[in-house]
Amino acid sequence: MTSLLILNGPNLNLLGQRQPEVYGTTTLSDIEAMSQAKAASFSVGLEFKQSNSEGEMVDIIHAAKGQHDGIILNAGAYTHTSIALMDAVSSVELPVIELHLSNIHAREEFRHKSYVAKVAVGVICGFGAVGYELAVEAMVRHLRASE
Ligand code: CA2
Repeated sequence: MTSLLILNGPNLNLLGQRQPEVYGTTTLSDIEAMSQAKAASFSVGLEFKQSNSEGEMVDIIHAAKGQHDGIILNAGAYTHTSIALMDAVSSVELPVIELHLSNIHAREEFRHKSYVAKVAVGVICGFGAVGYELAVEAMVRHLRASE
């Protein structure tokens, strides 16, 4: 069975609990439920994880090799800074979709740069929690097209 990993980076565990004016009221647990339902609708498995630690995220990406067929990555602020995450994505040779709740290109200049985008098959941003469902569909279609 095809299996996907959704990996969320720093502070995304606070979704729905702090700054609802910026990030909305949907919690990460709500987003996990939406993502699981979407994956089930395509008969694919899904593991959903979150870490506040860059090194742990690197370890999770390494461990995805052989366990999952594709990774959906909302690396949070590490998107804009982490060559280590970019190298980890390159090393596992799995397709990665970069995902953000907000439209990072409509925000501060420092959020316009993404190291993840350089090694991703595509980027989805600006659609809030719905972006997770869109990313699951995009990854399933990408994997099926390359079968
Ligand atoms: O829009 C996204 O999904 C981001 O990855 C969110 C990151 C931000 O650094 C990226 O530029 C874009 C920040 C996540 C912080 O989440 C919070 C949630 C609630 C309260 C505070 C932070």
